[in-house]
Amino acid sequence: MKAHDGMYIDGAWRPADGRDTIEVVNPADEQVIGKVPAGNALDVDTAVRAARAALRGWAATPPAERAARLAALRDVLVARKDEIADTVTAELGSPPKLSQAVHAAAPIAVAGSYAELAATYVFEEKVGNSVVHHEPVGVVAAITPWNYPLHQIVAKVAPALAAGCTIVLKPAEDTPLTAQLFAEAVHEAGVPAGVFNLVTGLGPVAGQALAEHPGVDLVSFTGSTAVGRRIGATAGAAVKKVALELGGKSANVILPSADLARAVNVGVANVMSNSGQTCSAWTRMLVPADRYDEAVELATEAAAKYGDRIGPVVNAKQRERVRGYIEQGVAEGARLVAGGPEAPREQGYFVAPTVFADVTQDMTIAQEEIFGPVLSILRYTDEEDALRIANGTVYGLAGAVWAGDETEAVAFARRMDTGQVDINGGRFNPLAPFGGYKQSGVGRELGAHGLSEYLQTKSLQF
Ligand code: TXE
Repeated sequence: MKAHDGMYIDGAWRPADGRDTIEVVNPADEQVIGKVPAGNALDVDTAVRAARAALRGWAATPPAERAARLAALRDVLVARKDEIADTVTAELGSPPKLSQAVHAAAPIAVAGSYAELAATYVFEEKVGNSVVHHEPVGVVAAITPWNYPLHQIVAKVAPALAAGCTIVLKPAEDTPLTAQLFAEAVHEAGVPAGVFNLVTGLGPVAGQALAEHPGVDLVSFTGSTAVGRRIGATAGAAVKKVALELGGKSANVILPSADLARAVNVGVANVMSNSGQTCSAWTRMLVPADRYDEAVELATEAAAKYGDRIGPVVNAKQRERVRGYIEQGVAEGARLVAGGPEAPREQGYFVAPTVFADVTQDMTIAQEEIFGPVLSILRYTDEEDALRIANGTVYGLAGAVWAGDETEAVAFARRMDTGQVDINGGRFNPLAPFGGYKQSGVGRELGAHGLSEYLQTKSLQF
């Protein structure tokens, strides 16, 4: 796989100050596929300075011109779609079909949506005797995870560019090649030097230096709750803006009037997709007690179909973490009906599609984010019980409700403490705000709400 041995800073690939490197491993066969530099605090500082120097010029660029660069960026991503999909497959291990349909397609849709929003967003409005200007927040630190390598980057960089901010990106150490490809695309799209900068490196070194850098105005982070909490505390102490997209433990609520087979099948597919490494995955399936056995049987059959179809999880550490949760589920008394802790293949970081029945609210697997292909099925007695279970975790990122008619599903969804709910299946909408209630995060990504995270307001009184 193609890999740059420098950092993309101020419009060019430059040698890193840090001498260390990061080996990129294909999780499907454990082979090293490339090597990228591990940036240090000096690399971060160089990138932040470049972003700061470019800020005034980019902030003053008319929104129509910023929109044109975003449209060009989308076009480059379209032209390089196969290369993107191949790179994600190589460093994340996702099946080629998923890489094409989701990992490459979703960021193209998001980049396109921001090309339109940059052109149509109302950056200046009259409010009584005042004119309110929506101005860029400034230099943005974007720290992204590996689970949707390109989508997570575009969901931060595209709205920041639309808003007129300049950016330093620190992508996850597991998937830096997709990030390097993205930097090439930004360059090809004609985004001016310094507006977008890339520093690859380790979280506790480059990530932390970036989050703590006084030249950064906003930190936008997606990742674990532990690191998010730390970044939030650091930003709070520095009175710096922060956006956090953290974990989830989303409920898939199947109401008695729902088409059970469809709800279960789509529900299992949702959890197994991307090997369960999706923060919004519906990892808890809530089923009425009198349909419980039927649902477990359907889910067991559905999970069996995924045996050879899902990819590995991202690395050995993640596989051990998922395996630990499966063992804990068994130890706490949940009934394993599909999969289990044994690795299904000798090579690669694979985890068998796993389903637990007889899961209760107090079990660890019903409370903590596993981030692997593991579904927990819980039973409820009535709607109030379902709501209590659905809302009974520290998280509130996403969820689903299934019912015979939409009105009934919507009424239930309105009572859920969560940021996004799919009604009878739902479909990805790049314009709909995405983000968490409770400990799932702070702020929203995507659409106009996502854009407004990168703006601050100034009012002129007349
Ligand atoms: O996350 P980290 P990890 C959850 C999921 C997963 C768990 C651990 O449950 O099992 O987190 O994954 C950077 N200062 N999610 O260890 O470490 C890091 O380099 C600044 C949910 O991979 O949070 C990477 O770029 N940055 C999730 C990014 O943070 C630091 C997606 C995320 O890595 C840092 C991924 C530090 N001290 C994991 N330490 C979601 N919400 O979608 C690390 N980083």
